[in-house]
Amino acid sequence: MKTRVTELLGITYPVIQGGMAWVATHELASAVSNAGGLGIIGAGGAPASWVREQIQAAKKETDKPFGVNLMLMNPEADEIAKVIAEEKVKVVTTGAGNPAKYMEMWKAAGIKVIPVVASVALAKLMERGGADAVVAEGTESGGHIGAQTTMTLVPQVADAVSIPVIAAGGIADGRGFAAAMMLGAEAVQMGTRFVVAKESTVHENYKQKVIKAKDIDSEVTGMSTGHPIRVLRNKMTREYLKKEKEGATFEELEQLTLGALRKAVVEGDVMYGSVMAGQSAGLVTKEETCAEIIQEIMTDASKLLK
Ligand code: TUI
Repeated sequence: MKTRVTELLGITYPVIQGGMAWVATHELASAVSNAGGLGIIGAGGAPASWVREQIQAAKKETDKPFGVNLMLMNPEADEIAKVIAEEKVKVVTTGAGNPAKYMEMWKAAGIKVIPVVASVALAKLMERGGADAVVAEGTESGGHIGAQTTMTLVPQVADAVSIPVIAAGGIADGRGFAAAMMLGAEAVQMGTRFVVAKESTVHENYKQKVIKAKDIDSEVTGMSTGHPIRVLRNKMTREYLKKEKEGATFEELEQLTLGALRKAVVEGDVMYGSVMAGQSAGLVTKEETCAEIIQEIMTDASKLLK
């Protein structure tokens, strides 16, 4: 299936893997790229040296294009932005902020820049700043989220910009893919479905928690702190939401979440850790290889789109 996104990135299928902190390592990214999609290494909150090692490992595992996601709240964001340019990564996506200050350096290095946006205003600003495409991410997503739904955001962004739009948030199968195309997207980005991929190195407990999740099993913590994060419900979210309702301070709430994602992904503590996942977790029911995931989605979507 050819779209402006497959042409822009030199990939076979218009399927991009979300650059999830702690989850999107070189193993997952190279597997998605080798399966014909675009794999992405998630810098998350990691140091620049780790990001460089991940990029170099992925280069050994695939000769296909792959990307890096720069989470803009990372304290080493400036250094990571430079590493991305030095290593001449093909594609960069950004999240949780405005990447304008890095745009010139990345464009000069020949890197395709795809900011993740949660509003029409930021999408327009990014297009004016030279972005090659945008990911329009709805509130159905896991992790750090905006407020608009995918259903309403994607067509409004598609109307507002002329660069290609990639839909994200709530998409986990061929039906979601086909729907995204109908809304004006030219590719999809999926996170939650790839969390449980065979090549994903997250702890087995994390995978099982996503696989067992039903439609209503996610919660949003941090509404009051200005950092809303969608996670699967557990002991930590119950305690967090209770404290948040009681008007706990930012510091108190931070105490509960500090290092919580690592705790869940690496240690497998899915009771007190932060199990970030999107509302599509209810659609994710089994562990498969990245190639199986992409093939199934493309087969089902092609039938529907015909
Ligand atoms: O970035 C994401 N999702 C993420 S990042 C992340 S790592 C993290 N871990 C612990 C605490 C906080 C973060 C987990 N999930 N998605 C892309 C995304 N970006 N969604 C929404 C936005 C966004 C929000 C506000 C982009 C820009 C923005 O404001 C722009 C501005 O003007 O500052």
